[in-house]
Amino acid sequence: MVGYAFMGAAHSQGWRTAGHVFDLPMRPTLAAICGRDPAAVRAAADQHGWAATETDWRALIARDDVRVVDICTPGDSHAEIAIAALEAGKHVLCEKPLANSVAEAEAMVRAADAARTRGQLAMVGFNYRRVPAISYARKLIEEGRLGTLRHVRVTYLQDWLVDPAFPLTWRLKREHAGSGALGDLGAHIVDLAQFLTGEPLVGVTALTETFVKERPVLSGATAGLSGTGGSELGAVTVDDATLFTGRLASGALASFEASRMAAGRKNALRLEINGERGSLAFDLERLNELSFHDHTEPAATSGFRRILVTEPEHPYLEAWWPPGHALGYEHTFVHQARDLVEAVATGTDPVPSFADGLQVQRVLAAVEDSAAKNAVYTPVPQPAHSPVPRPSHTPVPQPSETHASGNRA
Ligand code: SOE
Repeated sequence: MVGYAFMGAAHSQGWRTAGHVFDLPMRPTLAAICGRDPAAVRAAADQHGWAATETDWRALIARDDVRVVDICTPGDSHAEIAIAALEAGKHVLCEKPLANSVAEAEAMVRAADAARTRGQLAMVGFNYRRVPAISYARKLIEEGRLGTLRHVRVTYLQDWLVDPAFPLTWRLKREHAGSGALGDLGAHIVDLAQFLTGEPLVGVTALTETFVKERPVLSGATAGLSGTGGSELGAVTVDDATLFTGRLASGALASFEASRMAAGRKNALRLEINGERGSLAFDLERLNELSFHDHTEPAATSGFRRILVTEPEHPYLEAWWPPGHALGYEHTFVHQARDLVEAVATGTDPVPSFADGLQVQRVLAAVEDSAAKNAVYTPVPQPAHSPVPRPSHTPVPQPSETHASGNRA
């Protein structure tokens, strides 16, 4: 692993746990963790259970006891480390967003494609795909339970930047983070919209804003999520919030909100998908639940019902507790580790791939392009070879008479 802050801790937990919960063909071991500060990375190794430490990622990827490199660093180092690790013969898991630019993401995809011919795999860490309720929502949509999709609404709201005294950490500097709420939170909701619908976004219209334009400069401390700055102020060079609408390949419409200024919202990723035959709704702050409305049911008894996604037939649940014993945020990283180990053991392509990460990067770039033109509609370039999937138009049973209300008959 390279990096040992929030994502390093979350991923370490996933690697430690996966082989002890799921019946895996091989059990991951935590061979070495890398960080620039010798004392800090030693402490991280002790805390998170890593057998060895490195202070130079180049030494880490050269180790013979390392088969998978897990990149948990800020986005400005993803491309360099991932490409070098792939060229060194390793499998790679890279945190989201894949990169800080489309050009970097394209170079990573080229390196992953070349490495694939050598049997090496590459995956990007959009962990929310592995919330059981999200995976189950994808299954319901694939089964046609919503019919033709019409409208996707996804928001991801946090509030850790509301206080102007929050210091100028790496996430607030374009050269390290690539963008602000857009790449940090927006990447997740773009990936989820595309994953759940099975369709790419083909164009967007966007607004972004930086509300607090200067923040206290951190003096020497590590640029983490916490810490306090001094009296000197530095410029914030990324967005605090972004709003955008989009069109999916089938013509369905989508709306997105990503903000780190939504006072009172802690990790509020919410989505709703509306189709011809029904709708799904999800809230990450209630992540064991999925709301489902079947519009083909008689109106008198239809409506959103809460599915508690804790049954053994639900995705990933076979390995956990009896029904009703809820899972948490950290389990998404155990599922991510499990799926990558299974892919390595069977030589199958893990998802999301670096190509999926590149598509997200293209959407983020189109959002910034549109916002720079004050919300002019901006197409998202699609690779020529991948025909845009168009869902088959599932015949829709006519809603029962009880659905028609007098004033809409
Ligand atoms: C931002 O605060 C953040 O840590 C994201 O970077 C993560 O991807 C998300 O899972 C939690 O919130």
